[in-house]
Amino acid sequence: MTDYVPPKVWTWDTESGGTFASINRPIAGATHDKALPVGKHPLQLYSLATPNGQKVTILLEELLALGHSGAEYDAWLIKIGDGDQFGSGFVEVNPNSKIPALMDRSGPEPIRVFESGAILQYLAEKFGAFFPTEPAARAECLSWLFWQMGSAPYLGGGFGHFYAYAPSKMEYPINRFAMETKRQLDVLDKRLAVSEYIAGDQYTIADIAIWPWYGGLVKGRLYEAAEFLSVHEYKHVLRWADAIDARPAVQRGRRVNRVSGDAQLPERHDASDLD
Ligand SMILES: N[C@@H](CCC(=O)N[C@@H](CS)C(=O)NCC(=O)O)C(=O)O
Repeated sequence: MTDYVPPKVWTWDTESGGTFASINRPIAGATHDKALPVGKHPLQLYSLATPNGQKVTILLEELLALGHSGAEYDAWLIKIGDGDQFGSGFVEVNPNSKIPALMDRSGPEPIRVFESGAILQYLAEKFGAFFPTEPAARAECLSWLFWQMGSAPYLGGGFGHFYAYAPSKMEYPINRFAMETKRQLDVLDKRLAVSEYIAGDQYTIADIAIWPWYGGLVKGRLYEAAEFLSVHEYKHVLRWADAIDARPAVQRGRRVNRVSGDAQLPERHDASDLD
């Protein structure tokens, strides 16, 4: 391993290589003018079927399955590899230039919501579903929801980045983030040993937030890392992941804005698009 000596002041003058080098920049804001399309439904989602994107489409499909027709939505594709997240219209919905981003056009003025955890909480409150009302259960649900928002960057931005996307395999960051990822899986495993779902005996937005990441990991869908991380050790996480995987709304939500692998569905504008 060659040691890197940081200069006194960091400057953005080198291509770092790796999968995301061409899209990541140290500057916020729009790079080009581009209005976002608006469809016919109350909710307009601008997203991609990454784990963060799937959280929202799974919740929307679950709400529709419960009969909340106000959760009808258009899901527009944001190609982050092409820089769509830096278009002026997208930046107006999410100044942080990351999917998912939601516009609620059901009221007199459109309401923007960004950050997947905020979108889940907003929708769960709006429809009064998948979010317990009893204070202790609600606190548990929020605690796990925020746990996910704080933990997933170690899994995705840390472990996934260095294990799967960095231009070369480096032992130090892979070790560090593999250890943290396994610790997080053990946190979930111990919780799910004593609780059917993450926040208790009800399926909530905490499950919907955590499943695409940690459920995906133990199901071997992320970073081709199932063997490396010995995911078979986390039996309770696997039991929970399989139970959620079997839900029809989850199977529908996972497909929306998918542009690789099987059963692709780049955009969703009608329930029948998924049938
Ligand atoms: N904390 C954010 C993270 C969103 C995020 O990282 N989105 C990624 C895709 S999963 C993205 O849009 N990346 C584009 C980029 O980094 O330019 C959330 O949960 O909504």
